[in-house]
Amino acid sequence: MTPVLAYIGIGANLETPRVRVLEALEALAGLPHTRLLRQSSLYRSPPMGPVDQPDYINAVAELETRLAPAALLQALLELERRHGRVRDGERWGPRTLDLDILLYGDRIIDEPHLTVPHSGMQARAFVLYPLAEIAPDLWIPDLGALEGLLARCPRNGLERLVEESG
Ligand code: A4P
Ligand code: MG
Repeated sequence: MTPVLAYIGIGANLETPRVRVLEALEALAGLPHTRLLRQSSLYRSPPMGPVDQPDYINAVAELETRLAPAALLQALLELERRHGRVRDGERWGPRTLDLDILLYGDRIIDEPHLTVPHSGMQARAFVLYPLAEIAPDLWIPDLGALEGLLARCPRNGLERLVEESG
């Protein structure tokens, strides 16, 4: 199989979320048949959904992978488990780590357990701004130019974090 560029959305808002996101980036770099090509800065934003939860830290990673979509999803779910995510069933509730396949090449996938492009990404500042940082010229299947989506998406309090060591 020829490698495909896939974009992964990373989010966390519990238990030192910054560290969770950095660990997730390292873990993504270690996936089989996969290379981490680029990573965005870290971003902080107020929670979308229930507001009685901490701010989120988000980032986006660009992978080159030979994993098929289903295998990539399984690998991400496994990483979420390993990094301690507790699923209590609350939609949009707090989480230690959330990994979403935003894009998988130019594929459109509509299966019971996998929707790509990720549903709702066109309206989420915490996805679009980090994505634009690493792939500004992206064309998104069904949705069009990333640039156009950005122009219609207010930042909603999204803040890029300045790099700090340690
Ligand atoms: N699934 C389907 N398509 C995909 C895909 N493209 N990538 C299925 C990953 N998973 C996909 O996921 C449930 C199932 O979705 C998976 O088992 C997989 O088969 P989940 O993450 O447990 O679902 P959820 O989180 O309860 O709901 P949802 O709608 O996926 O949540 P989101 O969209 O992930 O949003 N606010 C800020 N500021 N930043 C955030 O990152 N994140 C969320 C969660 C809420 N508010 C936020 C943020
Ligand atoms: Mg998710």
